[in-house]
Amino acid sequence: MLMTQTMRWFGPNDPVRLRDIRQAGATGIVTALHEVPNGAVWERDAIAVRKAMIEDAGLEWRVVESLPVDEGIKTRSGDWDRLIDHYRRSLTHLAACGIDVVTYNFMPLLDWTRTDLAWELPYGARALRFEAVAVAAYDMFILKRPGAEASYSDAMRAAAEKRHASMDERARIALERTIIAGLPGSEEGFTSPQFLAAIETYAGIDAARLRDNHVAFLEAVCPVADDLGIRLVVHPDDPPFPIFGLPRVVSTEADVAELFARVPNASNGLCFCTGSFGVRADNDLPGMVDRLGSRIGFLHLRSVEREADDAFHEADHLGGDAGMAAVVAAVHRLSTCEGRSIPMRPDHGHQMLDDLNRTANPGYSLLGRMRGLAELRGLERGIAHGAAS
Ligand code: CS2
Ligand code: MN
Repeated sequence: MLMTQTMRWFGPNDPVRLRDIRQAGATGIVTALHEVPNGAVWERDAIAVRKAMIEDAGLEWRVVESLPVDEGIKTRSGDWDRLIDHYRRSLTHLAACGIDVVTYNFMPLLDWTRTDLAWELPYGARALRFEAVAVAAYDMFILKRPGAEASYSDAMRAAAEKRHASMDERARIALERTIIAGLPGSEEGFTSPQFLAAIETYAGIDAARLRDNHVAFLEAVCPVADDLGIRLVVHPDDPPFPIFGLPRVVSTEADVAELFARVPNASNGLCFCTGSFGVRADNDLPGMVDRLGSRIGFLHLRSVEREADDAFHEADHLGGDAGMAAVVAAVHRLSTCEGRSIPMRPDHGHQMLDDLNRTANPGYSLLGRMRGLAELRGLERGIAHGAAS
């Protein structure tokens, strides 16, 4: 059983068109009603219209990414009951339209975070990169978060001070935007004053409390998802460690194992993102596929190359530190054993070739993702052939 090949599409405003995605060889689309504000209900008609648009292009809306979890649910405050009711109604409407894999994340305030969106690789393509020292420089000297110093080691503080001093005003503004303005698919973006105020709403919420809030969310929505036949898959933290003093609790195998132990419902699943988990050398990616197996409902396949000082950049899909061949071999064993085709997407790609002169959502230009998809497709075919012969 081979994976179902999908690509992410950001809706009618995405400069990458559905027919481009079809030419890249994907059969499925991963998308969301990005125009619906966080916390509001996804109405059935709106879902049906978007679905028809995708089907008219000869593709299938295979996975929702993401049905956002409002901050009020993550902090368990304010309108929790109403927000949960909305989430359940959105799930009901999605199921009525035949969509049965729904991605979400439980990262406080920021979704995925990078510090450079156009880092030049030796052969001229551009990659997304994360540098902890740049985050520290922003945090302590631009955002000026109260108590920020306590988040960093002496060496990191010194390096961040030096980095900040080396930047001119334009570079500082660019860094601020890159970190907090919101990357594609992020549900919210901030200015620095807004971000400081938002961080305040997490006062008193440590990792244990955030975990409890995550469990409370799942306990409230999983029974409904079970009945609807929906698999709710959590996307891991990216990067998989706390930033800005905010806790992150979906970063390791132990984190997700605890989540499945505490909420055993069948609908409680995982979006296995190799690029996110793979930032940590202590996450054994193929082993996680073997052990988390049936919980995995969606695959994000990409690789990162770890650098010194908690930095990393997005590598070629088959390069870097992910060990993609072993991951795809593990996925092949899983899908063969369960007789299930798991949807996958090449999660991000380099900006390369003609795309260097085109605007697209960072990480989501077409050619780099098409290259990634082609390589992953070939890798899987090779593994399947080897296993069968
Ligand atoms: C990102 C995220 O790395 C990624 O997959 O594109 O925006 C991701 O889609 C969300 O965190 C999932 O909820
Ligand atoms: Mn991902």
